[in-house]
Amino acid sequence: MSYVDEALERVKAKNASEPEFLQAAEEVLDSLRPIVDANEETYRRQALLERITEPDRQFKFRVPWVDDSGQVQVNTGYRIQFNNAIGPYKGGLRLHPSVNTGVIKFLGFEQIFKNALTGLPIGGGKGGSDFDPKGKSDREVMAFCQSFMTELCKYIGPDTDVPAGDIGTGAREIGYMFGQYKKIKSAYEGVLTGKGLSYGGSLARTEATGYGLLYITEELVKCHGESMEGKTVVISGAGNVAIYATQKAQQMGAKVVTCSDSTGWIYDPEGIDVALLKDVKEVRRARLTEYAKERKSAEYHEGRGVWSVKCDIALPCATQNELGIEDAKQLVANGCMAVCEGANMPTTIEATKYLQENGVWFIGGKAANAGGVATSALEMSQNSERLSWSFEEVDAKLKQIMVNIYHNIDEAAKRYGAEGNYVMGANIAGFEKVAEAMLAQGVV
Ligand code: NDP
Ligand code: 2IT
Repeated sequence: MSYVDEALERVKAKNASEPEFLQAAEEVLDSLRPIVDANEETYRRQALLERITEPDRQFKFRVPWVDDSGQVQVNTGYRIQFNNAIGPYKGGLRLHPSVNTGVIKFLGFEQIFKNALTGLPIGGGKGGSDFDPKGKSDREVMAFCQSFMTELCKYIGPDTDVPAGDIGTGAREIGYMFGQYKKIKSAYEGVLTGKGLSYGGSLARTEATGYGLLYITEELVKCHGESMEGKTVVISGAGNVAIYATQKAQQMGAKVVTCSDSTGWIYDPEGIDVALLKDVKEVRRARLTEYAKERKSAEYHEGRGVWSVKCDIALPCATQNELGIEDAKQLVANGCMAVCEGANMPTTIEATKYLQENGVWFIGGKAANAGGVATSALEMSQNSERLSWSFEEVDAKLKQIMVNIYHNIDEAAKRYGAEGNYVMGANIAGFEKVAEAMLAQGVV
């Protein structure tokens, strides 16, 4: 049996109750076959695949807090420190009721390869809680964040592990967590990224994931002789990534006609009004029905359905496994040319294969949404030198990083005889760097 198959069997046997982690591990290991086959003896002897699929450590803890009625509530907190071969653990904190060990583990695993692709010195980690910030008062969110950080602060630090935002964790949550860390540790240091601009945050971090997604998408279509100008784009989600992806796509001359949240979706044939979307989601924290009420051209639909809209480019920006095989068939039938993932693992393995086999240019999240964490690493650099760079400077660096990622993954795919398979290219390019560092550092 090949080393990849052996390692996959072991991962499946050990993690049977963690479907999202198994999905992520299978996608990565399967696509590493060419490089693993070429180095089989060394990698097997060094147990490289066993080591890279086993986290360095995982923390799971109780998070008690008091709600506005005086009732004590209890959530579970998580932090997984997956791999620090190339730098301190780095990755976001997800606050969503669906969070469990397997979800955090898949996100932490993907983060290893994504962070390596940025070309910056950051290792892979992730965390979060099953706390749901939706419908909570600011005081309740603060109470949760303070309790969460009271425990988390024992495990993180600016040179150890640097968390950031993800689903449900935005500027408000990062602010409360930073305040509590500073109070407990009596230290003013860059322990979190995505901070507010008045206390060490970086310009362009808010926009970075969405903007980065469009920079790599633009480079992809440009290298195939196309441009973003005049393209119809469908986007899912209505959060941080979706909003700034929509904004940048429009700046590039494309028309974005959809967005969605967990209850429904919008079709707006005149193009999404970003200012209104930002007001509804970032200021009012309301549902998309509010958007539809105020925008004459918009249709609101309950449930899911953005992938049924005819488009040139599709950008899933909400959550994992939101684009399945039936959606992929519809996109292909409608003539979609490219799918680039703003979210983490939004496309199922079956749907990814279908899109690739039917000639759709497909860039997975580890490459396509790396702009967020890359800009977090730029925030860490600014914190270390106690300086702040201009928006233009950070944005220019972000763009260069995304263009470089495209060419690195394209080149890696070609080198291993799989031209155009950007999923394989990304996994191999990320893995090569981490594997080299792990082998150099011995059995640790
Ligand atoms: P936000 O919390 O800002 O927005 C998430 C959006 O997705 C919301 O519109 C939300 O709807 C929707 N959504 C979330 N969960 C579900 C679900 N289970 N079913 C349907 N819709 C859902 O998060 P982000 O925009 O930051 O994150 C979106 C994706 O991008 C995630 O996969 C995240 O891991 C990934 N990502 C984020 C980065 C960042 O810098 N923020 C960087 C790289 C990747 P509702 O409000 O109704 O819940
Ligand atoms: O999935 C991701 O890359 C993020 N949520 C961003 C992580 C970070 O540290 O900025």
